[in-house]
Order: sequence, then structure tokens, then C-alpha cells
Amino acid sequence: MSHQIKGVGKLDTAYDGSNLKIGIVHARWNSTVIDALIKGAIEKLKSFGVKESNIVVSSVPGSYELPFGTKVLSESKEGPFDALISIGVLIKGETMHFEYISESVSHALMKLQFDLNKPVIFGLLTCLTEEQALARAGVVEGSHNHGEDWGAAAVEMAIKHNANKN
Ligand code: DLZ
Repeated sequence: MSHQIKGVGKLDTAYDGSNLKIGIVHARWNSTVIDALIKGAIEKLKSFGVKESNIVVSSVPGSYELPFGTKVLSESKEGPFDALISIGVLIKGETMHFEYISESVSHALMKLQFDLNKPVIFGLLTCLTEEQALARAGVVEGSHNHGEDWGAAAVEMAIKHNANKN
């Protein structure tokens, strides 16, 4: 038996993402880590057949702006989107209000998906150090890129949600 510790695990089915439109909203703080996470998410979306032209990427200053930035993109003329991915990196050492931002952004993103009635994938890394953040973005040799999980989660949740609407 193989043990999967990190990542979204084995998917139930080979999802077809070729008709999906996905919005990615990312913060610009900690850009090395952010760039790697976005790349991982986009590569995974494309591996499910999501067309590059159907992936819209938009940025906000910092993670605190993610919930509102995600709402703005979702309601913009760029949509409608089947799912959104909100990506940010909070590093405790760099912010006195780490706990406040982490908690409020987590709650706001959870609530947003019910308000929008569409999946909003939680791509917020909350790390104690920059090394941890780099290791969660696949930047460190042999480490796992969580952005890939978020891409896979977006496709799975979009397809499950769309099937429920029809
Ligand atoms: C202010 C701040 C700090 C200190 N650290 C981070 C961080 O590690 N990651 C991040 O995404 N954003 C950080 N910010 C910016 C806030 O999220 C926000 O952009 C500002 O407080 C303006 O509302």
C-alpha cells in the first residue's frame, strides 16, 4: 500500500477541464514563492485540459486583499468563472499581525464561496519562515508544490458544482 502524505491524493476520475474557465487571484508579497505557486496551479489546470485562454490571472497587493480581489474578479466582465483560486503567502516573521490576517482571510474566503455560490480554492500559505514557504512551493529540491493541488482542487470542485447545477 502506498501512503500519500501531501497533496490531494488520488482523484476519483480523470476530470475533463476543457470547458472550464478558472480565475486566479494572487497577492504580490513574497513573489518568488507566489510565482512558483501560480506556475504549479496553471500547469496542473492545463494537465486537465483547461485552455490557457480560459485561465485569467489577476493580482492584489497583499493577502489581506485576497477576498475582495477574488470577489471583484469573479463579478467582472472577465467571467463567468467555474472556480477561483486565491493565492497568498503569509510569513510570520515578517508580520506582527500574521494571526489576524491569516484568520480573517481564511474566514472571508470560506464565506465568499457561499456568497458567490462557486468554488473558491484556498491557496493561502501560512508559514513560520521563508524556508517553509519555499518548501511548500516546490522551490526547494524534492519539495511539493501546493499550487498543483490547488489547480486539481479547482477542476474537481468546478466539475462537481457544475454537475449539480444541470
Ligand atoms: C503588511 C504585510 C505584511 C507585514 N506581511 C505580509 C505577508 O507576509 N504576506 C502578504 O501577503 N501580505 C503581507 N502584508 C500586506 C497585507 O496583506 C496588506 O496588503 C496590507 O496590510 C494592506 O492592506
